[in-house]
Amino acid sequence: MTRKTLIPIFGDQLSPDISSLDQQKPDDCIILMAELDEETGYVRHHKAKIAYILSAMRHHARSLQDRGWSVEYVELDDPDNSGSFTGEIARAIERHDIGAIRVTEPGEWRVMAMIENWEEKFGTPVSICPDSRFLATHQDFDDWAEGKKQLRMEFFYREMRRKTRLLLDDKGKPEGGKWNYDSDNRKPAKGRERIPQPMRFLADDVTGEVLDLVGRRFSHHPGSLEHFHFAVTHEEAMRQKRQFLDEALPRFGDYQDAMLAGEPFLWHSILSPYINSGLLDPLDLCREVEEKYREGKVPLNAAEGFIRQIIGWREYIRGIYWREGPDYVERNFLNADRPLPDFYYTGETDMLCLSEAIGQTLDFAYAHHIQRLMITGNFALIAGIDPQAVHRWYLEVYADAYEWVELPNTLGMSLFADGGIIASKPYASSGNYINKMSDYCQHCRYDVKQRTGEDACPFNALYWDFLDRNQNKLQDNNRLAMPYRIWDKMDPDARNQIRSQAKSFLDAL
Ligand code: FAD
Ligand code: DLZ
Ligand code: SF4
Repeated sequence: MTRKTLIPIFGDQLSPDISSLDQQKPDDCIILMAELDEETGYVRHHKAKIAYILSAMRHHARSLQDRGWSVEYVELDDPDNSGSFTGEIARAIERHDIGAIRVTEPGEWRVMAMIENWEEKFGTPVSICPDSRFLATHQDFDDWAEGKKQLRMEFFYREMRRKTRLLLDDKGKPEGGKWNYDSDNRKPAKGRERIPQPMRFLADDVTGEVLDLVGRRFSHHPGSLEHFHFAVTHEEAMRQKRQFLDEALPRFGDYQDAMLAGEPFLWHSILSPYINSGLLDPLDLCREVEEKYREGKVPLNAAEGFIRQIIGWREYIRGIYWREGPDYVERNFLNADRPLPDFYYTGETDMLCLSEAIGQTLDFAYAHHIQRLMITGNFALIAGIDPQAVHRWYLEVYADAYEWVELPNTLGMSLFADGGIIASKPYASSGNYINKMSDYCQHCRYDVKQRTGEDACPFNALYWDFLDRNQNKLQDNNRLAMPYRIWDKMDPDARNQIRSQAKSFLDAL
């Protein structure tokens, strides 16, 4: 009898055609899937995030079995569960005659380090397959980055457009004559009519059991299960995708940066958990978006804007994660060291923009990009919160959060803690930007027009104080020349009032 190949499949590898299964015959392999303390506990994940991943894993295991694969599935409550990937491989090797281990590369350095030990530990050859769900391999990204002074997303994105031929005309030129319609993605939302609401999927028996399990074992984790709404199978994720393409995509472009009180989703896709864990294929999705444009059903700024997020930002962020290495997480360019305020875990603050973004995060394990960047991220940046604490929070609370995608977005794009590898300037703003892009300020107890005084919007003094505190590190940044000129010209008394306003706010945090 031939020895079997053991194929571990992790919780974010739920794609039917994951590369570790490529060219393999079901009779020769054993797939191993495991619910693990190590993975559910390396940060305090939002309850709904754990429930989503475990339920999607259980459904995926069944669908692999239906397709003829032998799947060994270890549940969290199994008394013999060792709690770790390595422990479960060891147990599987005891149960079966295993001649080789084959695995698709993982999504983070932590797990990669673990896998690299397996060959020696188990005396079994281990092959690590590239993750074919991404367009650019690590080598492709390094080749592109080599010798460049600045790694700007825009130029990488154009390469990906050429590679996929998405939204190119017959001559290989960008559709409509421009590569990027970002300037057409910034309308504030006026009316609330016609905002599509995401589909809510009813819990089947499998999800019901998982919800019980998570409620019992993770009651000390943030977030609630009350609004659990996720698709947990490929079919359900496809239905959610179709709804997005028909109902939200046409306005996605215009309102990509808009925010409205009481409206967590607006015209966003809410597809990131499914794309990141494998229920949806990113390139297929982009092709369908392009088709909608070619059929005349969605405008170019929507199709291009969406495709840019996936083949541009998402791929670029992954490239940075692997290129910068496991020490990236320790960067702290601005030496920020303030603890994360408690309200990040309760939503209880008078700052309405923050209470809205955090409240919906705790309810739905979701906030859209501009909320993550310009509300929770911006506040953490200008208040000088420790990047490690902020990183942990984002990794915990969003259903789509895996380190490869969360870390560069948080530490690099949002907190400028990498000193400008991702962002050409810090995404810092006063209340003015929030007021322009949302209706939050209209319902807030603070006055967005005031810089000092009891009713002044805290973002205003914090913004100037941030520039002041970090002047020696930031003043040479050309893109900040204008605000520094304004600050330097400001009356010294006004500057002192701003400093003391910011200080008393920060001291009270
Ligand atoms: P849509 O607005 O509909 O966008 C479409 C898709 O584009 C998303 O589903 C996502 O796959 C992709 N995308 C858009 N922007 C980015 C980006 N900057 N990086 C990578 N992919 C992107 N995204 C995650 O998937 N996981 C995270 O842990 C994560 N953490 C973030 C932390 C911070 C501080 C910031 C500023 C952004 C983070 N993002 C993260 C990116 C982005 O906010 C989410 O992808 C998006 O909000 C998901 O919602 P959606 O599916 O409705 O996106
Ligand atoms: C995020 C997560 C959670 C919460 N639980 C599990 C789990 O129990 N089993 C599993 O295989 N994967 C889980 N995941 C996703 C993994 O953390 C992710 O797949 C690995 O880190 C690989 O990068
Ligand atoms: Fe946020 Fe300031 Fe607007 Fe209130 S006034 S919602 S704190 S930006």
